[in-house]
Amino acid sequence: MRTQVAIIGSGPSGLLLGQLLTNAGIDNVILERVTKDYVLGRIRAGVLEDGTTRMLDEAKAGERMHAQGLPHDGFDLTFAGRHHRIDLFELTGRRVTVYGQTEVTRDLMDKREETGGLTIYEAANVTPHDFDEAKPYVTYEKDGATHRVDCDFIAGCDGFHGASRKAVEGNGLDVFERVYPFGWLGIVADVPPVSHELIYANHPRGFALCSMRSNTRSRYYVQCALDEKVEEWSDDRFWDELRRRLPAESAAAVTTGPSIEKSIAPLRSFVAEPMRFGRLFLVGDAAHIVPPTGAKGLNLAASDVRYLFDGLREHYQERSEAGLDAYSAKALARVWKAERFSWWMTNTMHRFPDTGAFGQRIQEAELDYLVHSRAASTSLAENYVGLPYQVAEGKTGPTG
Ligand code: RFL
Ligand code: PHB
Repeated sequence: MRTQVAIIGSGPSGLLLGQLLTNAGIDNVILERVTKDYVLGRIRAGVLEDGTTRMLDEAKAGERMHAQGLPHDGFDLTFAGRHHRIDLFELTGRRVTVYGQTEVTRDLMDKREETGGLTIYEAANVTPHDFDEAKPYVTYEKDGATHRVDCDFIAGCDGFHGASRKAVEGNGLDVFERVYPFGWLGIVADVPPVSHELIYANHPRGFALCSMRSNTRSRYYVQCALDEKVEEWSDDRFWDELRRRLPAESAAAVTTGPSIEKSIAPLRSFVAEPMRFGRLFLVGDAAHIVPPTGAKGLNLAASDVRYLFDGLREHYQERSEAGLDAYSAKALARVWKAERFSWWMTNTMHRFPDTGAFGQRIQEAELDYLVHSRAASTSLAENYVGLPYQVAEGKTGPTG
């Protein structure tokens, strides 16, 4: 089989890139290790920057998001028993949209099907070859046979555990990493959210987050130790712990109910540099991971796709290599700022083994400064709604 762009992975980055390419008349094939249902069963991100929502519009997959997504103009920070609202819209003129990654994935899959894009699911041992040369190709195994896809470019959109980054290890790949000494225990429950906006809670017992997927479905998280087991967390224990970490009036307003999902995710910061190896490009979680505290992972995947798609379009339509040559540096400049923000928010909101009473007071003082200084609140808000994309002169980027 031959295509122009072979995409490894059908998560949000692979699907979004594939759809933009298809809409621009650039042929592409997606190779995915697991089944469609497995991909759709993952519950992950919930907060979309406006740059990400514009990318979904550009992919012509934004209709349901506009109808069902929840626009949020602000969020609450709680610490020392009090609430403080960060008014994103007033501080930045921008807002975020709460719309689950599962729905984003479903919308992009539907659009791909409608526009005739090919996705090969259950492709085992996907391996990129010869990306340092003019004629790269990808091999995979399916139904007992080995298959080959010849292409011009390979987009490694296969997440943190994928094959693309592994293929370039030892090829001048530099890795920067911080593993945090805790995880997030998350649940989904079909109960109305405790508040119509998100609540990020700093508490001496540990961080908690109240989020949602809709007005009837809540998504809650509590910081937990890395060695804890989901089985040790009954729903009752979870609800009790969540309420203990919230100010009294919010705790009293939590509606409890049976969880429909419960899992523990470890927290990590990770960046692999560069993001281009000849004709192979690393995109999204394949190149970088942020702890979820700043809600940046999916949004960074979207900004990588912005830069890579522009580069590929320029290559095919304008015979210019400038965009592809700039991809790694442009993407990494935005990635590192989001890494910094996510690391900072994680440090400020969580209890670390050495936080102690002194560290707790320092966190509370920092948060108190933050919510009472317009400059500091604006810095937080600007990062949360998403830093601007770097677009070429004269072209309109997703942030204006
Ligand atoms: P994905 O979503 O991991 O998709 C990669 C795809 O590649 C496939 N794959 C392979 N295919 C072929 N061959 C192989 N060898 C392969 N290996 C893997 C996988 O099956 C999969 O389908 O990466 P992508 O597309 O780069 O998207 C990144 C996002 O999924 C991720 O950054 C976010 O989910 C992170 N994240 C959040 N991001 C936000 O922007 N806002 C949030 O509010 C937010 N909350 C979260 C999160 C992630 C979480 N977890 C569980 C990690 C909350 C949580 C709890
Ligand atoms: C979520 O709704 O899953 C969510 C929201 C905000 C975050 C992380 C996760 O910072």
